[in-house]
Amino acid sequence: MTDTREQLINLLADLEEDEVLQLVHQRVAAGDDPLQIIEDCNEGMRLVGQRYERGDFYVSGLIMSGEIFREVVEYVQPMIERQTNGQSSGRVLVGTVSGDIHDIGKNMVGMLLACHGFDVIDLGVDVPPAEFAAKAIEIKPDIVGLSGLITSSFESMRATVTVLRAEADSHRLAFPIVIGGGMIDEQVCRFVGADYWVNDAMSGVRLCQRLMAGSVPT
Ligand code: B12
Repeated sequence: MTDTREQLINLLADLEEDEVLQLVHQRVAAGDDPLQIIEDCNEGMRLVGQRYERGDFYVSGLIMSGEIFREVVEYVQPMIERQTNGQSSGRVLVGTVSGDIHDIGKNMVGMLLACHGFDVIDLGVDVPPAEFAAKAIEIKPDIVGLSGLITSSFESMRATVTVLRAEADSHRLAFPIVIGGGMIDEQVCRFVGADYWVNDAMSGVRLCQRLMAGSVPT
């Protein structure tokens, strides 16, 4: 890995906002791939998560890292859009399910998807099943992504999947449902009745790309 890549990962993990932005500007000016810059920042965010788990950071550290990530995305996204000629990779409807207000992870996934050319429609947090369904009928997404971080979200996800499928059936729509969040695993996915699960943002992006390419069974 090059020096500047490692430097960016570590600066983000140290929450050095000004230095991160300065280095991002420098790398862009030097002609670095903006997507690589985003992936390096994502790696820095992963380190922030590990530091939080070890007790080195408080919740404020996680929130701060999300803010730095957002600033980087805001700066490089127009360049990425120019690279892809504004062509959409697909439409993804995302939101945090009813009763849950955690949104740092969902926002990251949304930003990463947008950086990879997806149109992202974000319903926010604490989204009731009926709101997910109504939006899905309105915009006909290619993929629906549900986020949930607390145990009680599993029940909300299950209710959301049930309503989404019923409404999709009656409107002759079909879209895979992906669930994500720190505590999500295969067992939760089965309980919820979703099609796929992930617990990190980049795997979510890769999964959506594979789904759009038709290279995973739907
Ligand atoms: C930050 C935080 C908060 C912040 C949230 C701020 C915000 N704007 O989001 C605040 C302080 C508000 C908060 C509140 C609460 N929290 Co809280 N919180 C956390 C904490 C520390 C970090 C979560 C986080 O943001 N992680 C960083 C992000 C980047 O990771 P992530 O969310 O997992 O997302 C990644 C992947 O999962 C994936 N992903 C996520 N969503 C999706 C969706 C899709 C579609 C895809 C593809 C991928 C994907 O991509 C992301 C990036 O890789 C966790 C502990 C933990 N270690 O997770 C507790 C935690 C989730 N909270 C917890 C609890 C209990 C609460 C409260 C109930 C506390 C209280 N008593 O009031 C309230 C919840 C209120 C509610 N109704 O939702 C518990 C849940 C326990 C449980 N079993 O239910 C946890 C696990 C802490 C703990 N160990 O007890 N919390």
